[in-house]
Amino acid sequence: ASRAILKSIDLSAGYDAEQTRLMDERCILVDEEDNALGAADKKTCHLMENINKGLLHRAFSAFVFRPSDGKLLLQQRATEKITFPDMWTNTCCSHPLDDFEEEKIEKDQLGVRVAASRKLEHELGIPRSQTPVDGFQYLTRIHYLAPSNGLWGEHEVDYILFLTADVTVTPNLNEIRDYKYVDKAELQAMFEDPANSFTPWFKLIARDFLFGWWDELLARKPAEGKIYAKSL
Ligand code: DMA
Ligand code: MN
Repeated sequence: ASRAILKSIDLSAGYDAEQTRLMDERCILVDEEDNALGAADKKTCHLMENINKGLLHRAFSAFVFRPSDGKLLLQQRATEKITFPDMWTNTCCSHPLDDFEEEKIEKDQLGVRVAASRKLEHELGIPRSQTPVDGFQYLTRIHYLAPSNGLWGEHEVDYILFLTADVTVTPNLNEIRDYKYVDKAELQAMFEDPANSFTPWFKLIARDFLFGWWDELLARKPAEGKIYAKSL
């Protein structure tokens, strides 16, 4: 059997045109210690066929908190999303891209910070002036794998970034269906309501990290990250 990377899935039928276009973005490939190895398009990176052969890429998960009451801004992914549609999740997730020189800079996690600011604007319409790159607090990195639906999945070294800031949200409806601010009790109630579905990485991060970090949020200083291996 061929070990060639599978790129032949036909994306022309049944998927949203804009989300299909975004599958041409080039993600940064990494090894399990987050050393950059090169690049591959987003489609290639998110096919389980390739993930099962070990293909791994760099990503970020941003959590934006409102300064006045410490509530976390959640989003519900649009139905148009090819992976994990309609699920509630943290404020914004995506990938630093090989397409942009700045997003490849590893010093002080600059690349993922720039990508987070770029995608908070793209998905939630938050002006970049409200998400300065040095405003993000870097918590840790997690090595994470989860299947989505059918052919698709995630396999990432995911940088967790917190930002406490007042932001103006103007949703990009091709990316998000809805958004809301929640405190810990409101998030716990959402998790307990079977009508809601959540991305697997958000459930994992909430369970292992978020609830513990939330209270310490304003006092906590950036910590040097470690990679954790988790299988769901
Ligand atoms: C991918 O998120 C990143 C993580 C941490 C799961 P995403 O599917 O929202 O990215 P994009 O919107 O760029 O496809
Ligand atoms: Mn990904």
